[in-house]
Amino acid sequence: VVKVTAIEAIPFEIPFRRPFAFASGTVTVADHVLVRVRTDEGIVGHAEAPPRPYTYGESQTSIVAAVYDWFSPAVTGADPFGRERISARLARIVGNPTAKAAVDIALWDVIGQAVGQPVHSLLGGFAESVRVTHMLGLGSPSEMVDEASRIRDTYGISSFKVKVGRTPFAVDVEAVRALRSALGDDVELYLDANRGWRGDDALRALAALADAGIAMLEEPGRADDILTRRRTVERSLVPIVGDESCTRAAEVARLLLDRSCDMISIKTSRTGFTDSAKIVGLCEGLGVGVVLGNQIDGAVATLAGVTFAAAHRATTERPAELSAFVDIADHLLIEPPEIVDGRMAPPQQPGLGIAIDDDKVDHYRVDR
Ligand code: MUC
Ligand code: MG
Repeated sequence: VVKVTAIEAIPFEIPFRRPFAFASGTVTVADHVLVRVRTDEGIVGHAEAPPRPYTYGESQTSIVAAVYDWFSPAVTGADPFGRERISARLARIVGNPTAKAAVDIALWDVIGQAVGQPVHSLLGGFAESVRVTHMLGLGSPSEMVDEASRIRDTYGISSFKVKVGRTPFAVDVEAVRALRSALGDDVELYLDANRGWRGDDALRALAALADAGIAMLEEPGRADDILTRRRTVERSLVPIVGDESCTRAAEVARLLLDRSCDMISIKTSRTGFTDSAKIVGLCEGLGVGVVLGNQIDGAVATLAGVTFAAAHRATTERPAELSAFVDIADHLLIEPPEIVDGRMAPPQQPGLGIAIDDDKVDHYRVDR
């Protein structure tokens, strides 16, 4: 049996090409954490944790501390194949979803390498590639149109998640209209308000966009405004997607049973592979659609995302959010993930195919 000997957490910083803005925050630098699981057989597993304080209350520093203080001691000596046992040990500490997810994913990388199989095959091996959708940050209508056109022309991407959630909502309506008229009817557009709108603004914005062909709306407003949220779900003709309001399987169940969303965003960067697979099963059982979401993942986390997306039928039914890394100026890999004709293929190498460029880690790490 392979045994975990240590888990390292390496904080690094890579600038964004341009700031990425959304209703609950703005990122200008990928201040993420590279998590590295070492084993007695010499196999090394990797994953990337992108802290999102405004969503989970984690920071780069807190993720590093959570790994060294809690999760490395909890997992050292464990057999990486004992995923349920390891999950139970991680779950003794509440919160810290991004740190836990990275530990889980790095352990799957070890498992794949130990059995000589790509993890997408171990998880389900459904598709050879997945369609990619791109997140468009907040900007003026012309900035958003220029960015979408550039992404479409460069990567062949024809689905966009448009950030909205500004006040007054007319600013967003104008941007979405501009995108629709510039990109034409063949492009898919859906919206993410990141909890920004208030009261019935979401319903009003959707009414103003009734002829704009909007596929879905994520996190319309404050999730804690329970009755408002239910009214939005009840009255909207567009499916409402739960993202940061339901980041664990139990919350997903609660919101769906409450009729507080119609679909679920699954992010491997917050529920790893082990718990993300449970959410896929829960949603399938309830006949609820899922979206493979993105936590503004860097290139390493993107390899995890595409692995999970390609492994399951449910996550291939819609385009997966796998292109956020193109806004980051560099990456820690020898080769970055590739998007061709709007699609991305999961790595075929054993494990997650994460080939780290050690010189880049030395260059971008901020702990020495
Ligand atoms: C999204 O879907 O909300 C923004 C913040 C975060 O945690 O993820 C992104 C995208
Ligand atoms: Mg979202």
